[in-house]
Amino acid sequence: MVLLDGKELSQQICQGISRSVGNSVRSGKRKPHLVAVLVGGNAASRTYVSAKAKACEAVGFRSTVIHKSAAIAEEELLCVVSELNRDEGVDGFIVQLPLPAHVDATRVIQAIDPQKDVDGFHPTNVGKLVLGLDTFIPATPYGILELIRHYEIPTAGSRVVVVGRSDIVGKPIGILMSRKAYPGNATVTLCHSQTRNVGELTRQADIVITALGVPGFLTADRIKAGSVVIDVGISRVADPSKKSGYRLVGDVDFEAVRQKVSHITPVPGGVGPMTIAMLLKNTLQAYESHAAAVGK
Ligand code: BQF
Repeated sequence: MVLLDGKELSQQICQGISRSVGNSVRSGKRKPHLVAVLVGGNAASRTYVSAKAKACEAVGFRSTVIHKSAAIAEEELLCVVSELNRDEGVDGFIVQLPLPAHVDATRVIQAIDPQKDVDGFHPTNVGKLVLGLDTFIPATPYGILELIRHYEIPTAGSRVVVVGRSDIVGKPIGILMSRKAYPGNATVTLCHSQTRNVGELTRQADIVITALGVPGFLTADRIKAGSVVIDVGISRVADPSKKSGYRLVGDVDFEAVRQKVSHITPVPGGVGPMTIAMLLKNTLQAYESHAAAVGK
């Protein structure tokens, strides 16, 4: 069994980004600048945003966190987005999800300039992804592709079963794995809450990608021997032995499933760190095309 080590690969990717930033800055350009907008912020969102800011500093980016109250009016948040769109000193920005229930997240995402939409959530960028055009690939699916590529997992003609149909993970990874390219050319089945007998489908899969947030969902009896398992689920479970008071667990019954697979991602240290690295990669991409546009 090979562990798909996202921690290690994300560090390699960040080293490459750091080198590239160093070259740009030495040639007289300003640093790439990523802004994260955090609204309210449950504990998890705060952790994610600070992990992203910390990663920015580590590769030599400038980063700014704009923290707004959970009670912010939708119109005010739209103003924040509009200012970031106009700010020449900002290459890319994200609005950390989820947003409070009184804010229409779709409307906020649609207000983002697609060229600064480093999460790749704007409908223009989603459309480009579907059509196979150049765009920002959403960070989590992008991280999964890079893990598959790095570990040279064959995908052409393989059966990929995705469990979870979110706009952020399930839908885009399904589209990407069916693209006419590597990693891709797979036959994709997208499962969700109305799917009958998910286990019957996952048992036929060469690659299973779970993105549910249901600890222990994927049990060993639901996979084929020798398959590849990619666990996108991140749940916090109470653990008094940790100083944080919790630990992260995925959707996979890891101890049992690892005995049966050819490759598997751990949680933590699998897809999660890759998500951060690919957000930085997208920001570098935005910076490089932005620099070309404004002639910095
Ligand atoms: C790790 C996220 C659900 C909903 C919104 C490293 C992260 C997580 C785990 C991280 C996630 C999950 C992020 C590990 C960002 C991934 O070591 O395993 C990093 O920070 N993530 C997010 O921004 O929004 C989410 C999951």
